Amino acid sequence: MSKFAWVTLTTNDTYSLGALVLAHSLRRAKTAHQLAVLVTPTVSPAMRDRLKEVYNVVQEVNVLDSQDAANLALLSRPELGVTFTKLHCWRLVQFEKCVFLDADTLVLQNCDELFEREELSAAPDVSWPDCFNSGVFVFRPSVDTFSQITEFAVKNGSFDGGDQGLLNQFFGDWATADIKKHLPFVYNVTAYASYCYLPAFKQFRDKIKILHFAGKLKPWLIQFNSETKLASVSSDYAHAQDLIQLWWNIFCENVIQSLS
Ligand code: UPG
Repeated sequence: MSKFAWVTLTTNDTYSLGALVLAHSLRRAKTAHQLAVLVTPTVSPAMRDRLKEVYNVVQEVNVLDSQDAANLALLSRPELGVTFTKLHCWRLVQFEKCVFLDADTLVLQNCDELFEREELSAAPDVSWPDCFNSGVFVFRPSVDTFSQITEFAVKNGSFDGGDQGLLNQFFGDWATADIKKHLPFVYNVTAYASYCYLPAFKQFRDKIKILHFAGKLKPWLIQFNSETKLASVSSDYAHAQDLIQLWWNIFCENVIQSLS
């Protein structure tokens, strides 16, 4: 068994749909590594059973919440305090190295080469490229690092109220220290049009390895016609219509039967 793992997080049955599609996208891309998902007690037993069908490890963790309403209001995303729960990924010490992927990401090509990178490798955030986006990052599980980050969080909080602000403060030299820790953008391409450089999206479309549905509109919230099996993509996602359709195709082919 590989000592490397892809790790994601879900705190409810809705994000679990994303986690299921993500796992199948990794399997389709023929990863050689294990899949692990962190679940909180609010994920239903039935959904855990579905996750167990495709993840090697389904690990229950308690919710960690920043409870930082003021900074989360700046993001207009009060729900993101629970993303501190992501920090539990450092406790998966049965693995040597891991890549964390948000449950709203979709793997389009094999990315196993990411495990050659060191902690903390991540791609720039589109809105502030001197920060990394915490939807995709390479890390080394360690109970020590987990304690250091949580102690840091208690002392310093997070400048955006979510895990991304916290991790950028903790790994504060990411922007300047080591270019090898800057992942190419193709490993974490934001799908939402207003964050997207559309001519570049078109130019480099076939090179995208991981697509990230960052922001409020997640693929599982997009209107889908169960008869035609087509997703109705809004103008915000028109450039990525085929990729949203791919998310839904994976959902229909690999996930839906197990839910009924
Ligand atoms: N998540 C849950 N339940 C929730 C909210 C989030 O399980 O109620 C998990 C899930 O894995 C999700 C991830 O946390 O994909 C991040 O949350 P999401 O709503 O997808 O955030 P984004 O809109 O992608 O926003 C950004 C970053 C993300 C970071 C978040 C908070 O892309 O990596 O976690 O901001 O800092």
